[in-house]
Amino acid sequence: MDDKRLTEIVPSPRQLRLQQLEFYAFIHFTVNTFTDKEWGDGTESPEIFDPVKFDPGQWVSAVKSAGMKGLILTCKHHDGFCLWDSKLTDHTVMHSPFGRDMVREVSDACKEGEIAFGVYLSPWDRNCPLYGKGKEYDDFFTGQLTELLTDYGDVFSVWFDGACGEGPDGKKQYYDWDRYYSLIRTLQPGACISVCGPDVRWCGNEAGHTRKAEWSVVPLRARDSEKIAEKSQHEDNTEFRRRVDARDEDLGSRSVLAGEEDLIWYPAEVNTSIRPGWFWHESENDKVRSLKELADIYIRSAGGNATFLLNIPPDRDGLIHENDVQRLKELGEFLRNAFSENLVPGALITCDGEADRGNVENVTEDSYDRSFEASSDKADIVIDLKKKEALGYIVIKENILKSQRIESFAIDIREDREFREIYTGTTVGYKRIVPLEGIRTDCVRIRITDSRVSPVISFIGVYRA
Ligand code: FUL
Repeated sequence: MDDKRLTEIVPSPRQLRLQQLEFYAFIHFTVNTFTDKEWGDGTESPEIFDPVKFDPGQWVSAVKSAGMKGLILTCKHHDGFCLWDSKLTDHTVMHSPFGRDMVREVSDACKEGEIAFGVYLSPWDRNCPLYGKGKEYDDFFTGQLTELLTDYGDVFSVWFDGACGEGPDGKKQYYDWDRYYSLIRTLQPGACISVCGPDVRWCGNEAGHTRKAEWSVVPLRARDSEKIAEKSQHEDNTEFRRRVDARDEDLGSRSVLAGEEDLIWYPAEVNTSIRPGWFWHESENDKVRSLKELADIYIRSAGGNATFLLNIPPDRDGLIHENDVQRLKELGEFLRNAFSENLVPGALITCDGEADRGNVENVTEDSYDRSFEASSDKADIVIDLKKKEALGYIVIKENILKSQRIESFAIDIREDREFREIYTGTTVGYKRIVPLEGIRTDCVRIRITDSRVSPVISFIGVYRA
């Protein structure tokens, strides 16, 4: 395998934009909120949808307090109820006591709060009588996509999940994905098509588990498998399942990529909910994940070469419950604190002795333009802090415009003039966060122990505990 070939695969501008958002919110809201269900069956009356205190400004403030930079709204879940004024069905907010275009108000609140806005549109529609009728349904679905992608401004993500069941008359629908994708490219070229789509890969679970080594360069077949898996689920045809699956532990090591003809940039997104369910349930008000759990998922996902999509479900009033609001605020405070004092700008940095000095100092600024390329596939970067400090986290970022190159690294700290290894890691990619738990030292060494070709590092942060 030509290792250089692996590093020719880089993100598209839309993928880079989404990666740089790092952490964004999912908002699950529909008739389920009022029926206490996770999946509606499409027979719910719009009459039940009445969030009397709905306030998208409250959602955006809560989301921003946690440090999230975007929001994806379930404009339509499997029950088919539309949160916008769709002209293609009466099963919408406009026919509910609420009577207003919620997508308009949420997208406006995102603009006002300067966060990105994204849409979840369930291809599975349990209310639509056309579902299962092939092209007729695809015409309806692309019509709804057109409404959402032309009337509500810039969209950063169109999120498709794989759930696909029967329609009202028991028929199955085989989605014309390529038609959906090309429409999205035309209407919103800057939007990523996520999960059942070509731009962002589902991490393989909904529990917040992350891989030890997350690769963004994977075989093309990892992408196709989303479509295949979705079909095979209903055909119960196990032969149809591919060797490369979103749930595989290793999707991109050199041995997995060996012999693969076609490779793609397909970065992972970790999606999970702040509560057990995707939708709000009164019984889960005291089951909001702990700060420790959320912080841990953040460090492993946003700090493990993935993005983090955290679901926060509004309640029947149309507000984010105070317990969730409080947790998001705590999470934001934790993150601001954890990454507030970077000691690298004041430190003395060298790479492989004196050889690359000067150049390596560029990594004190988080900038792809000033990134530093090591002279071989291994590198020793020494950060002399000049005095003993208690350390919280180390952050390392590769310039992913030069692909993902680092395969393994180690971190040493100096104690009594000797270096001692305290951590070994695998991939870095967009960002790796290494927790150091208050360890004290006056000097840190990052050893890049293997790379596909010479690593290009755009940033190093060593944060005070
Ligand atoms: C799944 C859906 O079935 C869940 O209800 C939820 O929307 C989740 C994000 O995707 O496929």
